[in-house]
Amino acid sequence: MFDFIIAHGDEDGVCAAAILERYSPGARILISGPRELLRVLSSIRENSSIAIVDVAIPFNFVPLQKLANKYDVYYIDHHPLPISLRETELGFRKISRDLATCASEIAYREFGEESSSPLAIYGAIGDYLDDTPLIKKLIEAQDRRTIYYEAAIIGYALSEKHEPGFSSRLAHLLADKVRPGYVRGLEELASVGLRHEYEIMDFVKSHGRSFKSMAYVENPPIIGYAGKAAFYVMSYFGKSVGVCLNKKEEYADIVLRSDGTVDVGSFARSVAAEFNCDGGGHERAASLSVPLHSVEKVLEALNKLSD
Ligand SMILES: [Mn+2]
Repeated sequence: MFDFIIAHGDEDGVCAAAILERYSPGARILISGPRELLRVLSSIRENSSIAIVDVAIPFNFVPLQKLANKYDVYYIDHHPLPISLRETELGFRKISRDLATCASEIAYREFGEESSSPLAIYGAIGDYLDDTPLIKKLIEAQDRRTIYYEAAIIGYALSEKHEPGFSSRLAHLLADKVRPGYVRGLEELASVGLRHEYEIMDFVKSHGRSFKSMAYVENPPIIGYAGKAAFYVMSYFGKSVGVCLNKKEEYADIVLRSDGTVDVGSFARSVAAEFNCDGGGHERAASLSVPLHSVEKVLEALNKLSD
């Protein structure tokens, strides 16, 4: 049983958290990304039993390692580790990692009751990992239109309202067996999200630029859609890699999507190691946060990589 569940705030994280809360009724759900993990973990009383799910290990992992032994942590995840870190060095009591599935699928396999199968499916669809043998089998027992519609409204609502409080409330409602269609306001939020996505599609057509084998778009007008912008700019210009750049005061957030021919996750991890900054992800979806003065260099390297 877990006292706390620390989960990512996206669809996979929310659904994995809901599966784990069903296993540990009364556990508190805290939402965190890799960057906030240290702060969130250190806010918890020592010796607590904690599940960390769908949260990648940050590039600067040493403070986390030092904190880990003060808690009883079960780490459930599907993100590659930072370069130079081995799983056994994490300091967590138990680890279930599988890079080929989503975190919700791992949580379902380890802790899920049978009735949690829709949650595993939603999480898998959210992370585009719905073609694994187990998820395919679970989908067979469902009406496909219904399960994909439910997954879509959860996913769009979370893109539209990416607030930790919203993610944790939604996880709690799903754990409580409230069906997505009964979550008040969810469909309305999702339809706003869908229209925002259409705006992003149009924006990348007029503002995107294409290079040799990479397409690029900067500062899309709506926040929360950087991944979609990177995907649509890649697909619109027919390139192998799509980039969405968001410049902030000192740093730029770079979100990457790939058609599968270039491993943007390993690119992000090596850039993170080189520039001592946050970065990581999967083969087809990754992100980076680099100092403003290094942006050009990183984009150049990326353009060469996708030759
Ligand atoms: Mn995930």
